[in-house]
Amino acid sequence: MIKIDYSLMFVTDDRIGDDTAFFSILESALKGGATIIQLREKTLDTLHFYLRAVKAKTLCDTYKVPLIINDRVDIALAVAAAGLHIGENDLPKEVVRKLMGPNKIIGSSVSNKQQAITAQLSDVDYIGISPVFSTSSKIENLASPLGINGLVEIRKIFTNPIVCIGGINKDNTGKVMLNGANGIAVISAISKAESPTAATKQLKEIICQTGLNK
Ligand code: TZP
Ligand code: MG
Repeated sequence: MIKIDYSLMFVTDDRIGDDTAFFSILESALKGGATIIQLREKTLDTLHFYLRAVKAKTLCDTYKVPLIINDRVDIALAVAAAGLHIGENDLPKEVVRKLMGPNKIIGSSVSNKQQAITAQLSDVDYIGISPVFSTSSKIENLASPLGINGLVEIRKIFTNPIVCIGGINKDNTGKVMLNGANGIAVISAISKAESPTAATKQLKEIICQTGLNK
């Protein structure tokens, strides 16, 4: 299996706008050097989610960047995505592994130490720890921020890659990378930037300086 670069994950958000705005921002992130994309659609109907996934997969293939689908095993399989990201209320990890097969990436959200222990004992390829900081992106049922201390504690528990999400921006990226993260996952730091490509490049630059190529 090819080695995945988790260092800069752009997570899409259906509030980004219509399809035109959505694909424009997605391509800007890819141009700027996003290393992995997570398609996260909480409000679209199935057909619309699928159609976005088909087009996102083509774009990601062009840039040779893996595409991860949030929540929906059926859509991940339908578009031959590289993997699936699941949370606590999605299908159980072992069921997802069975459905996705041994060669796909499975990522899981983790919001506390107990969930990190469960993830460590499961067959997941990476975890997204969340939220690390408070976020202005409106997310339902968000746990309290883990902070750098939470990252450090979870790093002691979980051995596969850790991606930090929630309020990550250019000012705190260096800090999480220097404290054990393998990467960052962002919505607004890229999608709300005046130039999403420039913002992505800037994050990538910080990661390169601080990530020590993990
Ligand atoms: N999961 C936990 S926080 C979050 C998700 C999807 C939102 C991250 O958005 P932002 O804008 O990068 O803080
Ligand atoms: Mg989910």
